[in-house]
Amino acid sequence: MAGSMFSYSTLIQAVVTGNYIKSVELVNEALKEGVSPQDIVSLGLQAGMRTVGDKFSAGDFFVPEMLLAARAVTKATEVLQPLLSTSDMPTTLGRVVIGTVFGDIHDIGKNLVTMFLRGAGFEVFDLGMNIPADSFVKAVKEHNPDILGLSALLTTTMSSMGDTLKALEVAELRSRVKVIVGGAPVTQHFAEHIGADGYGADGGSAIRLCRNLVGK
Ligand code: B1M
Repeated sequence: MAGSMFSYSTLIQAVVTGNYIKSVELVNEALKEGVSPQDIVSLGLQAGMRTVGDKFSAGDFFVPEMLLAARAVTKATEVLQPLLSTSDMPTTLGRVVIGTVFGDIHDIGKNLVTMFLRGAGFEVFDLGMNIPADSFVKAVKEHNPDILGLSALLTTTMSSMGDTLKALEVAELRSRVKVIVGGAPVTQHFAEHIGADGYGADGGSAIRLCRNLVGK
């Protein structure tokens, strides 16, 4: 008898039920079977989170269940971190400052994008979550990045992205940095509307976008 076979549906189930021990176990199993970290993220962890979101919308889940699922994904992501964020690039492709905007404490997607960008060869300063516009401005002054990345998961905090762009303009820094935006409710249309330089739907497209913006 061959050993157990990894299946995405069991990983999704482990995330949805907030079983972090099982989630970590299954991610290790998937890696052993040669599944790519990118597929584990998109087809397993993120798919699980989508289900959690749907259950929350339907009133079947509440904040505690979302927190348990978030812990499971965070722990599972820790296993993937060295694989996703280790780059064999001799020099950096460019510098990125990233954070989740003011009013918003969702950081799992932002953390993943950070890992993807590091893995692609970017140097990334992660400011964390709930970052006010003036803190982004300060970080741009301090680190002089090629790109500023803003993440938002709530429709109510998308406006903080616009506020951050305005604050950059007031500080006369807007022309010095490209700004990209992302997160579940964010769209290309919204990015254009607030005057951002680009929109990333996921980690992979964030890499392509950043490479384009630095011309590499
Ligand atoms: Co919240 N939550 N949550 N939550 N939560 C959502 C976002 C929600 C859609 C759920 C729902 O109703 N279906 C809903 C928002 C509704 C809306 O605004 N339209 C919601 C709500 C309502 C809330 C609260 C208000 C609930 C409450 O208190 N009543 C509250 C708000 C707190 C706050 O921020 N002020 C809240 C709290 C929380 C928890 C703390 C419990 C937890 C977050 C824990 C954490 O992050 N550490 C949580 C969670 C887990 C979710 C869901 C279930 C999952 C989010 C997630 O991690 N997804 C979420 C449902 C959903 O998204 N469908 C939900 C997985 C992650 C890998 O995907 O973040 O989309 P994502 O990132 C992707 C892409 O979007 C992209 O790349 C990533 C990788 O592919 N991307 C970028 C992201 N950032 C990018 C930046 C880029 C480029 C690409 O460039 C810079």
